[in-house]
Amino acid sequence: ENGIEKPKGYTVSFHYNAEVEYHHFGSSHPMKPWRLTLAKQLILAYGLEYAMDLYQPRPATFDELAIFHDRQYLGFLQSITPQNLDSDPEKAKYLELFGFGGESNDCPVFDGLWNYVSLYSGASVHAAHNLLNHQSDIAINWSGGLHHAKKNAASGFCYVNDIVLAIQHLLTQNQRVLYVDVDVHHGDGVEQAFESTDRVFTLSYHKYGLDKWGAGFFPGTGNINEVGPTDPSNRGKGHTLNIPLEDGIDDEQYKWLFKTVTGAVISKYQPTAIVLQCGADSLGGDRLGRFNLNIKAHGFCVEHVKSFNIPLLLIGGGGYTPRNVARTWCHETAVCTGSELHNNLPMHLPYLQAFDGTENGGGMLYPNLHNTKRHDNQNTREKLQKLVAHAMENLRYLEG
Ligand code: ZL4
Ligand code: CA
Ligand code: ZN
Repeated sequence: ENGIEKPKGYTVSFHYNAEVEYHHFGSSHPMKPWRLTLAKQLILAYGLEYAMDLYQPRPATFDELAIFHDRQYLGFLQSITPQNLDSDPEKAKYLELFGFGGESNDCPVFDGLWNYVSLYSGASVHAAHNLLNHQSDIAINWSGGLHHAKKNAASGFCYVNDIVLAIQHLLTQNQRVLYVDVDVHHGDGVEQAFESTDRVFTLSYHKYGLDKWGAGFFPGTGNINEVGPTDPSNRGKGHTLNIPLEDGIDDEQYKWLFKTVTGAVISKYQPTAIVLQCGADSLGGDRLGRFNLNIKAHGFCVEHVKSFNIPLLLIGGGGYTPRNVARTWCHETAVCTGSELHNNLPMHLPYLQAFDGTENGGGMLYPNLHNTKRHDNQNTREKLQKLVAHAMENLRYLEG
C-alpha cells in the first residue's frame, strides 16, 4: 500500500525478540527497553516489514556468551536477583568486583536481567550468522549494541557485549572485520576486546572531554592519541582509531567527518564485513548526549557505510529520548531497504501520542532536533581539520 517492497539485488534481515521490551532498569534509569516498542511500531506502521526477512531469535545460551565472557562472571549474572542481592553476603562481595553496585546505579540488578542479556545477545549472534550463511546482506538488531561490557564486568548500562560476540562469529569466515561506532560514548569494550588482533579494526566517534566540574564524559577514554597497543610486536598496533568530539557538533560537520574518516578506513583496511553500532544518543535533544545531529545526518552514516556493498551488521546502542530513538532506527531501517518514508507519521500508529504535539515532534518522522539548542557547538572548522589530519596520520600505520 505504501509502495514498500523487498529491495532488488540484496536482502535485509531484521532480528528481534519482542520480549526484550518488557525489562525495566528502574523507574528513573535513562536506559528504557520500551524505546524498542516505539521503534517497532513505527517500522510496522510504515510497512517496512514487507521489505525485510523477519526473524525471532532464541536467547543466547550460557555457553554462547562464554565465548567472550568469563564463566564466573556469567554465573554471577545468571544467579543474581534484586531479592538475593542483599541477603546473600557472598553475592555482595562480587557486586563491586563485577561492576555493579557501589556509588553508581549505571548497572542495576533488575528482574529478568539474565533473560534480557541473553535476548539481545541472541539477536546479534543470529544476525551475524545470517550474514555468514549469505542469507542476508544487511542484518539488523536494534536491541543490541551494548559496547561497554567487559569480559568480566558490567559497565555503563551494558552487561554482556553482544557486539564482541557477533564479531567473534564473523571472524570465523572473515579475515578483516571493521567496527564503526556512532554512539555518543566511546566504544571502549569492543576496542579492548580486540586490541591485540589485526583482524578487527575499531573506529569510534564520541564526545570526549571534561565538564565544568572536571569530570570526564563517560567512559573517559577515546582520545585521538589512544591508538591501541604501541608495541610493534603486538598485531593489534594501529588497528584502533578514536575520533574525540566536543559538544554540539552539527549535521554538516559530522557528515563530512564521518565520510572522510570512515571512507579512508574502509579503503585502507579493506574489511570483508562491517559492524555499525548506531547509538542514537548522538542526536540533538538526547537526555544524555551532547551532539546536535538530526535524524537524517545520523542516517547518513548508515547510507555511507551501505554504499560500499560489504556485508553489514547494524546494531542499536544508546539513545535516551525514546521517541527520537524510534524515529532514527525506523529511518535507518528504511535506508537499508532503500525505502523513502513520508514525513507525516501514519495515522494508524498505535503510539501516535508519543510523537505528537510540538514538544514531541509534531507528528512528524523528521522533526528538527537542532532547534532543541541545548549544547553550543564547540567544534570549530579548524579543530575538526586538525582532527582529521591527525586521524589520517594514525592511519598511515596500515600502509605498513
Ligand atoms: C542513572 O537517574 O557517568 C542511573 C545513570 C540511575 C536512577 C536514579 C539513581 C540516581 C544518569 C545516569 C543516581 C545516578 C548516579 N538513575 C549515576 C560516573 C557516574 C556514576 C553513576 O549509551 N552516576 C558514571 C554511563 C554514565 C557515569 C553512560 C552509556 C551507555 C551507552 C551504550 C552509559 N555513567 C555518573 C552517573 C538515574 C541515572 C541518570 C548516567 N550514567 C548518565 N551517564 C552515565 O554508551 C548503551
Ligand atoms: Ca562512539
Ligand atoms: Zn551511548
